[in-house]
Amino acid sequence: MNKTALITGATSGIGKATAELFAEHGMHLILCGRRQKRLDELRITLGAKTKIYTLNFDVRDKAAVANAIDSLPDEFSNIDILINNAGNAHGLDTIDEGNLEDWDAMLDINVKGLLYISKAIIPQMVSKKAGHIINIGSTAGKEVYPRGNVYCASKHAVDAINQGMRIDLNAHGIRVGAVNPGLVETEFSNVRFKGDEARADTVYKGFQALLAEDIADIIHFVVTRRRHVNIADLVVMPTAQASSTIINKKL
Ligand code: NDP
Ligand code: 8X3
Repeated sequence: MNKTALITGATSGIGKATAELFAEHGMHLILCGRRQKRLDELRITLGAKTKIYTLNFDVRDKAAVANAIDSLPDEFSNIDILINNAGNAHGLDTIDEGNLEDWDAMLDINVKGLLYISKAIIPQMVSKKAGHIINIGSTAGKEVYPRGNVYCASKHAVDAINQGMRIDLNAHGIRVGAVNPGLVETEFSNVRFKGDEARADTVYKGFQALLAEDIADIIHFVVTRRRHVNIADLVVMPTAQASSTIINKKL
């Protein structure tokens, strides 16, 4: 039977590439994001390959999250796979110069938003004693780099939540694991630098960054293992990257 996956942050980058790959494999998809035009495009393009349902909400809004999940029609209401992917960095400032709105955005989206979505979906997984949750963390959740402060804190929180979910859901037969990428060339740096494309481009200059499709491949591998296999925590970096700050750039 075709599995149903819900992907947050499906309008761009890792989430979009994952949606495209899952659609190739015939998974039924619930695709979430805030940019309606992109959700509409995905419904049309991927709808030619599989069943697609789109939900437009901001993960920061807990009522909107709950309403969106409640609103799912019967044929999409049984979710097998949750990809907790929506998130971004906002700003790259030292802690003394940090912007409060950026801090709120990162903690509200990357941490609380992930929790709100999980809270809305986990009960049905508990009741059917099955389900698979993939939390998209980051190398920023494994180490802290200069000016990364609050983004790193948000991803360290994802790392802790991933472990906590796995522990608490163990008795229910639910698989929980994290995929933690290093540098992936997506809209991530455009968002971090608030639309300054030239600055965003410099992040990925001089080396081959990971592509969103590389992470989608890995996520697909993780969710297609046999039932007794749970990939609990996976870190992936570009070959040119050894840590958040050691990158073999040929500039
Ligand atoms: P993108 O900016 O390309 O995609 C981010 C996605 O998150 C978009 O689809 C966006 O959709 C969604 N999103 C952001 N804010 C909200 C919100 N408030 N409510 C609902 N959806 C939201 O970045 P990536 O694909 O790179 O990032 C995806 C995940 O991967 C993030 O969690 C990021 O931290 C993580 N990551 C990224 C790395 C990288 O180097 N790129 C490395 C490690 C981890 P919309 O704007 O339509 O709402
Ligand atoms: C994204 C990777 O190094 O830009 O999580 O924080 S990094």
